[in-house]
Amino acid sequence: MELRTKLLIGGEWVAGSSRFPTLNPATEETIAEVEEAGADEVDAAVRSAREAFADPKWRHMDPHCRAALLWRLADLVEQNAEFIAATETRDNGKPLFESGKVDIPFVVANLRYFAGWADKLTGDVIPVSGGFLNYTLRDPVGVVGAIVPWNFPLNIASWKLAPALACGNAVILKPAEQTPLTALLLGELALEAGFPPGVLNVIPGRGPVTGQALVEHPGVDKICFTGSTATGRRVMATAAAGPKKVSLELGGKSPNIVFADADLDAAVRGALTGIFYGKGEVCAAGSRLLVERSVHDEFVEKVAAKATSMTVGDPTDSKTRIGALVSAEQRDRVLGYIDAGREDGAKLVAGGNRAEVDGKGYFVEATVFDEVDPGMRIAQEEIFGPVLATLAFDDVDDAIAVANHTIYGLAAGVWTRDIGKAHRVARDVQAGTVWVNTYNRYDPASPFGGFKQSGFGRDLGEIALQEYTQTKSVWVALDG
Ligand code: TXE
Repeated sequence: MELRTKLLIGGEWVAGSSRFPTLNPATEETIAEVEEAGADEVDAAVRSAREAFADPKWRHMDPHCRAALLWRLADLVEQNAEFIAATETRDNGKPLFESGKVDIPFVVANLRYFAGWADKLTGDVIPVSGGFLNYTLRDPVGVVGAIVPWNFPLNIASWKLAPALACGNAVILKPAEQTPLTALLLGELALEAGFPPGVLNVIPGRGPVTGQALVEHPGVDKICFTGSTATGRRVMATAAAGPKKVSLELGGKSPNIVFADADLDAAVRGALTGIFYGKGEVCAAGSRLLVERSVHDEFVEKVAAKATSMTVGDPTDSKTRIGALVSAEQRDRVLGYIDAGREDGAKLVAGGNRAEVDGKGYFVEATVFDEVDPGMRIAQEEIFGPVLATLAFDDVDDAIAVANHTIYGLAAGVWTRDIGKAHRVARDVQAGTVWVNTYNRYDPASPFGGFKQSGFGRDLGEIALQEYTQTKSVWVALDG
């Protein structure tokens, strides 16, 4: 494979209205100049998707043939996994083991999982009154605009397009401007797999330009979005003019709750992967570590010591645990929060500085704050970087109250050997995912999404099919 830099519209690689550079955040070098879709190209993509959606070749394709296309796409991603993972790491800055061992294998598994649903979208026969047969059909929603972020570029793209395609929709994928490259590779493989032209269009571009035009376009039936809560709000307001269907997976400030009776060594590992995996640029990052007071000092000391010894640097080096943040802007945002933590009186116990490799790159050390107050900015706002805020709690009620003291509700972790306590927290914590004695577990079959301002709608699992189908009720008179 080779890098693609043009827009994929209607099965053709076409120029955009302008170009933008995409950088390697570890070296600050420009990897490529990528074409940007302006309003005209967005319109062309929507027209091609509408035509593809209406074309009987796709509209009436046997469901098992749609499944076969998704399987073929999964196979092609698998065959090209090394190049795709390397490209993801260059574009995003994440360690190669994350792209190669986690992200791209998940894309493959996810495509296969949803391929399996393509011929299992059944309706119901409903026992209505009178002489009628009533049944439901599950129609695709039509043209789906998928707007995805830069932290798991291809992975989250697959969360949207695998179920959308399995259900028979046509998709326009807009990757984040920081990380457009793997989405374009996927577009190429979709063509090679045999998806009809226009069924999957890929249009890189900036949010306020390409993203906004896609959300505004009357020819788009549904927007599925993952990104910040602020942009999600704007997307929903714009989509209201349609109105068009929207699902939003937004930010988080997830609590990772450690009780004194937990396996503390496992919990230390869980606290570290909870926040430092993906450089903390993870919507479900366990960015608030809540530790029961009786073990708090000892526990935080261990976490801080391990954080201090984590290797920050070249993402292609197998020893690296923390790669480069995605952009200078993101690095500065994270450093701004580290300053805010100091100003608000939290105690810095690990990291706290920017880092560089050969004078380059947007790196930040693994950072841990202790003595964080639940109201502080670093305990309330999504930092999206390798910065952990540690808080102490007294008992289960206190832990749940502190855990829920946020506008977000994406995920939570709980560490305890007491089964009742674990289930009690799982019941009462306001979060779309709860991990017990583990953290950051995902599976294509298990739903993921937010409570509260972390959004609504679900990615992954059978429930995701609801986002990409609409129910039709059919009445048939039985007596003449
Ligand atoms: O996100 P945006 P940004 C959070 C995280 C991060 C902050 C800012 O806290 O620090 O957001 O990141 C597209 N109409 N998350 O500014 O703006 C944009 O092009 C339509 C959490 O990069 O939400 C990209 O494709 N689309 C999050 C996508 O939205 C628009 C992941 C996400 O960008 C648009 C990313 C517009 N007006 C950031 N403006 C998570 N939940 O995982 C932007 N976009």
